[in-house]
Amino acid sequence: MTSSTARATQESQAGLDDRQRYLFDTRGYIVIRGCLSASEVEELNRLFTEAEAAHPPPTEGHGWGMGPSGNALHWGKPFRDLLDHPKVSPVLQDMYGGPPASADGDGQPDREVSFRIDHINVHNWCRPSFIVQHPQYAADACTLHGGGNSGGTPDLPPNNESAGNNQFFRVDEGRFSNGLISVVFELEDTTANGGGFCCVPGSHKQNFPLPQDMRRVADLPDLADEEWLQGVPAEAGDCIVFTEALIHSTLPWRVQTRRRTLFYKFSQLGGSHSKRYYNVEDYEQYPDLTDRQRAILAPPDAGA
Ligand SMILES: O=C(O)CCC(=O)C(=O)O
Repeated sequence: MTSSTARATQESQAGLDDRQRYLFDTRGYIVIRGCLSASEVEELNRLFTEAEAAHPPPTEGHGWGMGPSGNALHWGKPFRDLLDHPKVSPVLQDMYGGPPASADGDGQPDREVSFRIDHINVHNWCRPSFIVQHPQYAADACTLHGGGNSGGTPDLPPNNESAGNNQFFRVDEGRFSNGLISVVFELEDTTANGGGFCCVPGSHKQNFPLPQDMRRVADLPDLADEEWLQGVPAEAGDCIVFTEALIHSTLPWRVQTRRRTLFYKFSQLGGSHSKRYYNVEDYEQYPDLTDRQRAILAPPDAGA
């Protein structure tokens, strides 16, 4: 281990532990078991049910939770608290290279945190096989994507950091640099091949594009034969954190139980995936809003 690697490991002890650091580096994701307590899950589920009644989820598309169909940050304090969760923020800070640096050289960080919220998606599928039946899901959600050579940007080389591509993963002298990172809060149990998050472990470091005939999960005849594709089972309260440089997708939902998964997608301070930014003024009406949450809601580069 070089001295800089040792220093980075020591400084970020409150973030990733050694096991998580190793697994995030080699696989591109970690699972924080029991991240949310039973009471947090219960309260989020209660508010989720209220939100579904107030803002019926769309019947098309796979994203919900931001925009006209309902903004999850208005659904209650527990949803705003997930912007800066004590079990997640130290991990994210570490994945974004540690505490923010001082831009003016006075040694004081210019921002509270080294990441910002980019966008939020909520998945609430409850009908079995809905995503394989639905043409848009078959095209979008069930297509493996991520990294610099995702289906949408096949012209980009893998793990590419060029302008406009915010999906990258890098390690410099023992410190992580990341573009978009997904923090996935499960509010219901998901089983290995019953549907939900899947990925190609290690693909965040790939050097060759994903072959076309491996891209569409819904077209793979028997997932049990595809040993390279890993479903990641999780229980209610678990949290999966993955870099969007990882090739990933959704396994077709094949179980009778409903899906309730919250995707909080974070970004580095200087970059953005979404073209729409949050406006902190929209949330000043809530007395629970903290200064750290304000900083996380800020647009790219604000205050830097
Ligand atoms: O359904 C999932 O867990 C994965 C969703 C996904 O592919 C994404 O958030 O980009």
